[in-house]
Amino acid sequence: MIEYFIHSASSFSGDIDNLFFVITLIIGFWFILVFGALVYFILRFRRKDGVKAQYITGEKHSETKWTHYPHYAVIAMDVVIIAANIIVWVNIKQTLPPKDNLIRVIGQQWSWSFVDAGQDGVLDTADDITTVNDLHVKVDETYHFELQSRDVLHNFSVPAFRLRQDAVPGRTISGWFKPTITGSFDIQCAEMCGYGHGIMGAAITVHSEESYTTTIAQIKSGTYESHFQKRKGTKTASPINTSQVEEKDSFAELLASIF
Ligand SMILES: [Cu+2]
Repeated sequence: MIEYFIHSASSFSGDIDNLFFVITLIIGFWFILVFGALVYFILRFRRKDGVKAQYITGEKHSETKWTHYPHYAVIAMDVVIIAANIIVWVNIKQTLPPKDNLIRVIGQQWSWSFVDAGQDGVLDTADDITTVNDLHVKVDETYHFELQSRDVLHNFSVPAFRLRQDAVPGRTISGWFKPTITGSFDIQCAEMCGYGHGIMGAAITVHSEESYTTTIAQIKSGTYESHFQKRKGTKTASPINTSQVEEKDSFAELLASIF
C-alpha cells in the first residue's frame, strides 16, 4: 500500500515496508479494540436515573485478569515487532553485501556533493566523477557509500529507497543500496541542520547501462544539464513528482498542486 504513495525502488525497500505494515497491523488491532471497548462502556454504563455508581477497586483476581491478560498479549506482540526489527536491521544495516560501485556522499550546509569512484573503484583517483546535488547510478548494481559531513549533522535520506543515514562531522559512515527500478528520485536531508535545511534537496537518477554511459560522458564533457537544476528552474513542471517512471504518481501530483 505504501507504494501507492511513494515508489519502492531499492532491494530492501520492501522489507522496510513490510515492517511498517506489521507494526501498523498490530497497533491498529489494539487501537480499534481499545477504543471500541471504550465507546461501548461509555454508552453501556452511562448515567441512568435510579442507578447508583459502584466503587470498584480492581484488586480482586476476577478484576485484575482484565488488566493482566491483555498486558501479556501486548508484550507477546512487542516480541514479534522486536524480532522483525532485528532481522531487518541486521540484513540492511549490519550486513554489507559485495559492492559493484563505490561512492562518497558529503553533506554540507546546504547541499550534497557526490564523488563516484569511477571505473577503477577507488576514490580520490583521476577517474572520479564529482557532481553536486545530482547523483547518477546504475540499476540493479550494489553501491557502497561513504557518508561524510563538512560541518554539522545531516541525514542522507532517499525515501524511495527507504534509506536514511545520519552524517556525522569527523566520521565516515559506510552504507549501501541497490536500486531496482530506473527513474529519478528525491534525496533529502532528514536532520535539522540550520535555516537552509528545507532547501537541502538533491536528486538520484537510476539509469540503465546505456543511459548511464551517455550521461557520464555528458558530465565529463561538460554538456550535461542537471536533472535537479532543471527541475528547480521549472516550477510549472510538477516540482515534487520527479519520477520518470511510467506510472502516474497521483499523490505526488496532488501535493505539487497544493504547494
Ligand atoms: Cu540538513
